[in-house]
Amino acid sequence: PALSRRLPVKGPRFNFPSCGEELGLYPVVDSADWIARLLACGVKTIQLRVKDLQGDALRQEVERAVALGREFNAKVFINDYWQLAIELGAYGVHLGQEDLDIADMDAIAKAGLRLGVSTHTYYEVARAHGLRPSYIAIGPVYPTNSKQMPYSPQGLMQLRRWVGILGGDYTLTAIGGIDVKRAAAVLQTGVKSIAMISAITQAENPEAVVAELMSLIETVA
Ligand code: TZP
Ligand code: MG
Repeated sequence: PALSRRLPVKGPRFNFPSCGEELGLYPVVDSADWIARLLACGVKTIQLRVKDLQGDALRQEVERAVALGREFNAKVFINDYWQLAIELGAYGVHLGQEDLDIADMDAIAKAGLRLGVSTHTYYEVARAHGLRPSYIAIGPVYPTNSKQMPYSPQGLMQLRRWVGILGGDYTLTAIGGIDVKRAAAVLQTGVKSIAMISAITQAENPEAVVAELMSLIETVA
């Protein structure tokens, strides 16, 4: 049975909009330049994850990311900066567990932005389910060097379990240590979207990696 019947949620209903179809290849990048470069390759979902800008520089980066999303008809999610995302009319917001403590869910939902939530453990998935976000990110699947990570990798078996439990109710994406070589095995768990940082941003030829991953996801997922 659907998760919603087994795990009913009490409390506020935020009604975050759906993301529509599956998210597919989901690069997570730290600049609008990267967004421009990857949307030009046909990427349709992307996250701006800026950790080192403030003030006007930050605002300009988010503004440009949102504009690029419109120009390329792509889903651009803004990590962390939900207020700027609302103000600038982003497609969606991506929040980690610490952000959930402080972000105004009601304001995000009322502004019509999608919400994606990071989860690393059973508890965090349960907490995310309480919000009924537009998508849930599950990770890390493998060890990762891109984020300080107090959690052990969940592995393919656990990812497969999450797909079974959540897949009927939520759009999912898998993240953490995924590269071209591992992507096929990840997709075999049934997850339809893969999020990645280093496999794309540190690739010698990011365009080639993106093309390979997009065609793999299209054929397998
Ligand atoms: N959340 C869970 S793992 C991760 C984030 C942001 C980092 C993913 O980066 P990479 O380089 O694809 O392992
Ligand atoms: Mg965060």
